[in-house]
Amino acid sequence: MLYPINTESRAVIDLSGIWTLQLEKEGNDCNPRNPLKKGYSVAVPGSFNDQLVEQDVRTHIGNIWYETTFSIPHYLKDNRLVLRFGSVTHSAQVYLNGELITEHKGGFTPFEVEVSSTIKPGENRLTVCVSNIIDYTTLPVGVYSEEVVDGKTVKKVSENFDFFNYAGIHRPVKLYTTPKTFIEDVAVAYEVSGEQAQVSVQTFIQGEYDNVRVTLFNEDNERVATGEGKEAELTIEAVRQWEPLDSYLYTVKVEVTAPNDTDIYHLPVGIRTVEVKGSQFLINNKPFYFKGFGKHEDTYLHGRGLNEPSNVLDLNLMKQMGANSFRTSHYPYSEEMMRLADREGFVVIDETPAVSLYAGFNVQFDGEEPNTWDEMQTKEAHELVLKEMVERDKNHACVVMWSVANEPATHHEGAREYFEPLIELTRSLDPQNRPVTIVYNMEALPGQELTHDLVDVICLNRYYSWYLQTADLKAGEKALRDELKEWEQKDLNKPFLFTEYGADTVSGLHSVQDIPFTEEFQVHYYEMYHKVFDEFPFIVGEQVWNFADFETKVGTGRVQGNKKGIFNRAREPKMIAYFLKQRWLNIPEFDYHLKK
Ligand code: BDP
Repeated sequence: MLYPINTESRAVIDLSGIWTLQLEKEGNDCNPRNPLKKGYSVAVPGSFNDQLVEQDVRTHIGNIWYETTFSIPHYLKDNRLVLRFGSVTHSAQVYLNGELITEHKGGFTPFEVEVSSTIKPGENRLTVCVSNIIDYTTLPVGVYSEEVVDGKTVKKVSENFDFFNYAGIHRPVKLYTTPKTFIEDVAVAYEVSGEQAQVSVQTFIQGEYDNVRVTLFNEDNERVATGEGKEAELTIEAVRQWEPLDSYLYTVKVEVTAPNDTDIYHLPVGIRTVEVKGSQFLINNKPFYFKGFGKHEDTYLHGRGLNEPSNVLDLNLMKQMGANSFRTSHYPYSEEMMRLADREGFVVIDETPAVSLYAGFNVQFDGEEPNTWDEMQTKEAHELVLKEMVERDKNHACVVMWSVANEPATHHEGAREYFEPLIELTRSLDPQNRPVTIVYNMEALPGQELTHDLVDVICLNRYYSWYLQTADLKAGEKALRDELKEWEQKDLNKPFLFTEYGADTVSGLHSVQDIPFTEEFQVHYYEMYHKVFDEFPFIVGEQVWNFADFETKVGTGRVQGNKKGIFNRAREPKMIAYFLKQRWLNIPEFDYHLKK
């Protein structure tokens, strides 16, 4: 799916701004046939939760109705008009002037609907019914229940994840135009040999057309290659590759000429190769070392809503620390962030919202733990989000690997049967054939883990000396080393990547002893891990948990959110930031183990 941009043939109208919001509760039903009763004012894009002040509003579960009105200029009426949502969390029903025009399930991928014939001259009323309910059929998953309180049914969700269940219209709502014959999608793949790159540009077109012209421009806007047809082949004679932290973006201009019109689209494209070879992760044929973070889309006031100044600052802070990568834990991030990562040269692991597919996560059980794969009914949602994520992000140079899930119960019988087809599906969807991974939890130990032969890279989340051997750095070090030795003995000949390790730390707490939650303990914790990592050449990187403190549901294990940030939620550094910076600025992007 193409990102909406203005081009010579297309116009974009942004419907962001202040919308009206109503919470649906028993006795307060909303009917889209009538304008919403005067409700709350709410900013779109953004999570509704932190914009309103009442506690029961912030934690409301169920339907949340949004409404706005707009008109379109009469000179656009002969164009094809498309209404597009960057994301609505977790599901949406969209009504235009009271009529249902589309529905979408899944809170982190875009969807669109043509409205050329439904839009009216003059004022139009756009209503969106958002639901933040999750259960064992959705991604992410949660336990859904209903309770009768004071004679009224109250909906409840207990999340299978450690981040606040922010909801709303999280990303921009846009109306865009195209000519009647239009470019539906573009897929770019390439092969590099020596100086030369062979670029294949596949154009998907709706409507009758005469010809397709593809032109590739360099960053100086000079034409470097041209091609013709729906499957155009272009040659760049002296290619400048996109490198981690040294990005270079060509622009692919696609022109589709139809009898009465021409549609034009400009796609930024970085040329870089990715390959897993033995225990190395190669980018542009060189062994890459991941330095960076697991993150969240989480900021004050915006919640999980798009916050571009924060995206810019986060990448600048990362760069300053010598980081070169992040994972979109635990859902696909905004298209705006992916475009920024392309431009800034960040290496991204792109993850689905399949977080903690683990039936034991959230429920009390007597005796034997329930088997996750008997309980979860997420196959359909999983296939859908993989399809939507890969389709949306397939052209991004920043994306070097797909993460199918974070911390599923891959030690439960049935995990292989569940994941094998999903991994195959991911591979079949990607024209660039990127590596595929699953991020493993602490139970996924050598000997118990059932899926690691299916993935290209073994990604580990480990919390020795935190959740296990709490505060005992010696015991944690031994446990970590012992586990890695066990993996080593398996001789898997695959790269290992640490995608999470961390310790909650409250900015400003200090101690001369190794006391959890203090800034000193966080430093010692990371020093211990890094000492062990450096002993194993099959480890191809370290992404700490987390970039910044983030909001979670309340609980005795959380002090106003998860405090494992290297920065606090306001993006102020903790002491560890300076230690990590010192380590990472001394680790090159490539050949770390050779140069060590
Ligand atoms: C891991 C999860 C992550 C949590 C983290 C933690 O992948 O989402 O926030 O633990 O407990 O299990 O901090």
